[in-house]
Amino acid sequence: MYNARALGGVVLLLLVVVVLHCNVVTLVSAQGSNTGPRWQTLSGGPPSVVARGGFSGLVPDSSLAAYILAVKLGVPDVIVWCDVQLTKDAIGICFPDIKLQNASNIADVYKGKDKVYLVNGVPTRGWFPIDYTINDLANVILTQGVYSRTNKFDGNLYAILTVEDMFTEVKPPGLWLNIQHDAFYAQHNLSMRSYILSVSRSVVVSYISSPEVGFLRSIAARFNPKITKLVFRFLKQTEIEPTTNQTYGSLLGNLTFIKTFAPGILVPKDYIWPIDASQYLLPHTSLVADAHKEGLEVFASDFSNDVPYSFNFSYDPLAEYLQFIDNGDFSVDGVLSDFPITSSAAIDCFSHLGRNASNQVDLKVISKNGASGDFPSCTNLAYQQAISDGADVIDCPVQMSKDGTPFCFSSINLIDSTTASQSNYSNYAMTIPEIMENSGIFAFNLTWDEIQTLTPAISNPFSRYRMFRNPKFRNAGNFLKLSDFLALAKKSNTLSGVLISIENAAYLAEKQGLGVTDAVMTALKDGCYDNQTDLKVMIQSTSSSVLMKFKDNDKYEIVYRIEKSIRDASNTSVVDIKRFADSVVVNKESVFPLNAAFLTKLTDVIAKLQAFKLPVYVEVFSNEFVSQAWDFFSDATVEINSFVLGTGINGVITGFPETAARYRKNSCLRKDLTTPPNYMSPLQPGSLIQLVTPQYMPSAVAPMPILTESDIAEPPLPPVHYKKMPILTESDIAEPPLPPVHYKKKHISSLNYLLRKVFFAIQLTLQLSRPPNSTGAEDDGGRKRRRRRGREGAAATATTRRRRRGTSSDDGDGIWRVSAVLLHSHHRHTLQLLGGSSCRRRRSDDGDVKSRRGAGGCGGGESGGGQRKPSRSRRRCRCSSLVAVAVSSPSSLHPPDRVAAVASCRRRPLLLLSWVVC
Ligand SMILES: *[C@@H]1O[C@H](CO)[C@@H](O)[C@H](O)[C@H]1NC(C)=O
Ligand SMILES: *[C@@H]1O[C@H](CO)[C@@H](O)[C@H](O)[C@H]1NC(C)=O
Ligand SMILES: *[C@@H]1O[C@H](CO)[C@@H](O)[C@H](O)[C@H]1NC(C)=O
Ligand SMILES: *[C@@H]1O[C@H](CO)[C@@H](O)[C@H](O)[C@H]1NC(C)=O
Ligand SMILES: *[C@@H]1O[C@H](CO)[C@@H](O)[C@H](O)[C@H]1NC(C)=O
Ligand SMILES: *[C@@H]1O[C@H](CO)[C@@H](O)[C@H](O)[C@H]1NC(C)=O
Ligand SMILES: CC(=O)N[C@H]1CO[C@H](CO)[C@@H](O)[C@@H]1O
Repeated sequence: MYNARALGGVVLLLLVVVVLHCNVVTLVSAQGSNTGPRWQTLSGGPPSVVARGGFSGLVPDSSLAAYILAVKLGVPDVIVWCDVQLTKDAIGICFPDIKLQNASNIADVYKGKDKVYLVNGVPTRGWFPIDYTINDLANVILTQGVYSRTNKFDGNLYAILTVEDMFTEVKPPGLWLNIQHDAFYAQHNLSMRSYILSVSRSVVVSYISSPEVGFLRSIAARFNPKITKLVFRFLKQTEIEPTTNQTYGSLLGNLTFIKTFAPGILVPKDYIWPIDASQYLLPHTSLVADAHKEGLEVFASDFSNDVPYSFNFSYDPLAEYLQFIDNGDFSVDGVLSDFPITSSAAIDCFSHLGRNASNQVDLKVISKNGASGDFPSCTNLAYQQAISDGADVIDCPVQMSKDGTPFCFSSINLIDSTTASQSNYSNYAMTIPEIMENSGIFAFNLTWDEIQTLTPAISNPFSRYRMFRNPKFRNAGNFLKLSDFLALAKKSNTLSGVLISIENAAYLAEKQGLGVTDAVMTALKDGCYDNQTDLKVMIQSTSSSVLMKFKDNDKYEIVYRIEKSIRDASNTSVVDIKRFADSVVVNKESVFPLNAAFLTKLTDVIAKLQAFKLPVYVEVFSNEFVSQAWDFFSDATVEINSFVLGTGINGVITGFPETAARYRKNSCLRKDLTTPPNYMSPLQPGSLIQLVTPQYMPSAVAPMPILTESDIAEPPLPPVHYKKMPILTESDIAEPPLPPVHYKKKHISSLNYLLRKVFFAIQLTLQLSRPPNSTGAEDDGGRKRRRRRGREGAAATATTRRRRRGTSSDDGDGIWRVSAVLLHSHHRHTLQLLGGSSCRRRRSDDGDVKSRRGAGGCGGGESGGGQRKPSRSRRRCRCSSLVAVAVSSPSSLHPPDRVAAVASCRRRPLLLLSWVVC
């Protein structure tokens, strides 16, 4: 039955398709390239895409819109799935559920007419099709039945379709009829069997599935298996199949029996890849191989982009399909999906790519805090994962610890990616309005040693949707000093660069006495990054004054990050940016502004910046579908594709680099294909929201601002206002070493307690400087000292142990000249003790030993094997060191909290020992 409203639907639908795809006429497919014997399906051909209720992930299930979209956006031989229900007058309709209130407005149209029937023995309340004729249903419209999907199309008056109308209107390449409740209809004197037999005379049915053995057996003899294949549908393993009175689990044990009436089976995906209680994949079962041996085709169901699946797939729906169709062991013969665009792309564009597939598009993949979608931000694990995922650039947001160690951490607020708020440091929380409104535990208030005791915590930006990242590893990994990060990057032979981002530099310099730009420059120099071409160094900041400081080194790519959302940039502002920056980072909304999570248009931002030859990188891409506009169909790959093909961005910044890196290899973007297939075409922004009817239209949002010059201009960075520990310049060190005790003796003698500390510091320094193996006598002495000095001693030995491990590759024959220099005395009670010392030699043959000072090794010896050649082999490294001991006023004297050691090399301080008494 076909009515006027359905006609309206068609008109709307044509609109959908035309606006969605500028190249709707060219239904070109890359399919064919992937045919051949490579598929491990039963037939050897590519698996089928079965669109459940059409493109039901976007528009109401079983609506004409859903079916047409599925045909337009799926592979050319897509099969559309119709759940057949029978009306009171025995007409078959497509509807996803036996209860009509599930995906329609029938509860409003027939208020209070709900009934209770036994469905498979279970009393069920609702509006059932057996109580309504097709004419009764003419006033009922289809609505979105899944609450996590947009209801904005509920006003589009999509009518309930009969099977025949659907077939005539949609002309699907393949039609799949699912008969879920034959027994129920039989109880109500409606024969599904007669209906199916009669409808198959007017429409071509490719597949008929049912979870009821009796039904399939009753029709098996009536269908030519070359035209219509019967498929036995397995439900949950524990459910009872009504005809045999066995569970589906036990029926699985006799596939020979199934084969007697059906040449195919449809199973929930966990029959093939089971998952454990914590949602991780278990090894696959032998089901597909067993069924193929029997000659049964295997279809897998329950694929949906917007329902959380196993954590192994990192919220990437494409990865899940590939696990079923391209795992090296087997391929299922078809997938039943609510999002046929994703399964189509998986089969046609991403299967059989192989490890060495080349990139088809130029797109820089930059990590966001490493692979922060899989591991805690900025940990060694996150960075290693990003490298193995194929990121081009890994990123280090630099923070400064209280003792001046630059390290990689997602935020200046330690609460963001650690369990700091539940740690001993929770009382360090404070509010600093210059940095952020809320209170935080700030990096510069803890020493590096303290920070290392914090437990990393995986970032869960979508926890309010109950979507969590890789819980098994939520507290795994270690944080890295900037120097360790640089050394790690050098070891990779796939990275093309590193991105170092610097924020809050002015605050840190002025209020905390921490020079973050200097620290970064030093680390880059010590890591031999300032004079090399292997790895590109990108310096990123939202502050033009920070970037100005780096712009003189033309080996660095200066990246200006525009934090706010903009709709355009004035020409003068871009000229301004161009003066100091080589590229720009903008957020996703500055490219595609949103309204109620629909794209409204494409801004001029990318075109404007690129017109000035500024490459543009866009942040932040995430796999979780809740982070994506509806227009991207809950598929991270569609989102990336729309940005790349639709706007020509130069790079993506993502916590899930694997998804972006795989996107580039996508064979549907091969240059020899003139047009990508529809499922790999960019969509027209704003086209989807146009389909929303006025009563569901979200209110318009205020346009975003235009970037102007004044947004960029900034005062130059203030000088670093040292609070406790000055950073020594070379000239400070060059002074002749002075014997510690004679110098400023008067001051020290007036501070007896301090003096002991000073001595202890020197002792400690000497101890640290001894070769790793000391004599037993000295060790005994050390123990005595420890006992005597209690906590101080414990702290000191802990540090000693650390140092020893850390420097175990040193030959130990270096001579340390220790001298204490009293440099500073802010006020009567504060002393700064500094000792310059010098040089240790590195064994020339220690290249295979990875020392923690490696980053400072400057010889390139640590840059690992691989293809990267050691730049120069330096036999020696002249170093100097200094020891700084800061002591605060006697009234607050306690044993020292921490002793931190920072080592670096080559004309730089080797050892900065800060001993802070709080
Ligand atoms: C309709 O059925 C689906 C699938 O069983 C379910 O997720 C959804 O919550 C149901 N919606 C309504 C309105 O009952
Ligand atoms: C089905 O038909 C039989 C015989 O025609 C009748 O006795 C029975 O009441 C009917 N059942 C229903 C539910 O209409
Ligand atoms: C099905 O099996 C259950 C238990 O095995 C039994 O109680 C029940 O009577 C059986 N029903 C039919 C229709 O065979
Ligand atoms: C499996 O089914 C076949 C065909 O119905 C039957 O001959 C055979 O005995 C069954 N095997 C088992 C183990 O039940
Ligand atoms: C490093 O710098 C020196 C001079 O500062 C230059 O001679 C040398 O070629 C540079 N090395 C590389 C790899 O750029
Ligand atoms: C230090 O002592 C350990 C164990 O006593 C020994 O294995 C190691 O070779 C020694 N190292 C040096 C540098 O002497
Ligand atoms: C260096 C610094 O900022 N120290 C502060 C850390 O936090 C504690 C507790 O709020 C303060 O007392 C310190 O002054």
